[in-house]
Amino acid sequence: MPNPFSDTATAPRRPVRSLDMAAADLAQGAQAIDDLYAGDLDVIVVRGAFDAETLAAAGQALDAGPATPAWSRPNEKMPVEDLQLLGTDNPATPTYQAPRGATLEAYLASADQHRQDTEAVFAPGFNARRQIHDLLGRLSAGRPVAVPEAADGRPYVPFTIRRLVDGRQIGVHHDYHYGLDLYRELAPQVDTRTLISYVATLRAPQVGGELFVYGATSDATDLPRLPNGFAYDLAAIEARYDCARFVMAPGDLFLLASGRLLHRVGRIAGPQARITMGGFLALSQSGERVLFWS
Ligand SMILES: O=C(O)CCC(=O)C(=O)O
Repeated sequence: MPNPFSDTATAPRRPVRSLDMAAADLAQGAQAIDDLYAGDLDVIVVRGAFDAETLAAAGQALDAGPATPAWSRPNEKMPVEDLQLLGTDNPATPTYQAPRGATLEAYLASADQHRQDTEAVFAPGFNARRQIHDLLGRLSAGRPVAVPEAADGRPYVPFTIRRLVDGRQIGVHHDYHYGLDLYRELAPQVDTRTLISYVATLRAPQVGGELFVYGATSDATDLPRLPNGFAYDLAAIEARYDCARFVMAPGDLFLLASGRLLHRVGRIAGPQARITMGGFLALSQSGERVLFWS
């Protein structure tokens, strides 16, 4: 029986291209977003991008148990992927609750409703939205950075907080989401060559929670899939493509060309949750600004 992957055994693998730097060297990353767009880099890690103690304290409090704020659970139907979210009930991605994503209206309404939930988790004086804004600005080659607004003036969600507890993971996927309804106003305003994820760690689990990135691009027409034709075949992807693994600590940030490359988050084991804050960003269509949302 022919092996559909046999011809790839000797083909050169596309490497995952990454840069791992300390926040003190941030000047080296001034072109980060351009480098991610150009494909010169796929992942940029900034160690200590945010104050580690402040983020770790927020992460610890959020992990404390049921007394924490109301998490939304858009993937509850698929227990292993049951990501918990603060900041919206309707994230700007497909979910098991809404496989084609929410409508733009539902997304904006949920953003309005949950606007305070994410800021309230940090110590007074730490404005997470402002901190993200300023940090992204230092990676944007001097471009202004902004959260987009809908045509009716309502802002998008700047970031969400995500919690993965024992036994949960984020399965292999890419984030080229511009075709979803909730991108119908945003997609025409941005440079859709790719979409970039930004993720900062508040709490690291004892086991799992690493970011795995594969040299498999979302535009490839022959990505290995399971017989259901829907989910990717992780074992075949791991056999066929280069893989890079990134372990993050509180305060660390990564930027990933998630619209281009398949990636996943390893399954968490143990009592300590993985808690992050993050979202997406893109260059504006003219290339003059950077927009970020979640
Ligand atoms: O939580 C993470 O580290 C990655 C989230 C993710 O899959 C994404 O932003 O595309």
